[in-house]
Amino acid sequence: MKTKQKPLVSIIMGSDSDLSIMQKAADVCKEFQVEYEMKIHSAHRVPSHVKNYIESLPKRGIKVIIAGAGLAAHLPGVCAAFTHLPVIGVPIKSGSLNGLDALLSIVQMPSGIPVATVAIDGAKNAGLLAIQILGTSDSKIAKKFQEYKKKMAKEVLKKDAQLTKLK
Ligand code: RP5
Repeated sequence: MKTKQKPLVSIIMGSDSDLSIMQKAADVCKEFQVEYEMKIHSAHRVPSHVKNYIESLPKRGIKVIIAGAGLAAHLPGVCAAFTHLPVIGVPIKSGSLNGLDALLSIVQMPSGIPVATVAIDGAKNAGLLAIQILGTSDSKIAKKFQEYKKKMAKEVLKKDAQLTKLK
């Protein structure tokens, strides 16, 4: 029987309303066969749970955190405050400012506590960045990422060739 790998990536979000976007980060992990876990924990609604959960991650072998939140999006920054692990922030589009509020909340971290911020709803890129981070200490993951980029380049060139034929 194949033993289950321990999760390497934690995908945390402020609300279940963020799930459809954050699922894209999980899909990337699945594509690269990297184990992950998902959690709904709001920095405002359950702050002590966020602290306990984030502090539990290093001893469980998690290497990267992807944190998504919308509106006054403090979750990624709060995660970064409680850990030495790298945190990737995903601003979620919601409310009357369409995610600009979340983008500015996440990207404008004070000096000393970085959060690597992706685009509004950019959970796919957050997943890919997590894979790249893991690839710095795992050559199999790094190789898969290189293959992913080669495949993407091939697809672009194929589309270009098709467009040229149409002319
Ligand atoms: C944020 O508030 C969450 O991350 C979510 O994007 C937003 C709205 O949350 P709900 O009111 O839908 O639970 O904390």
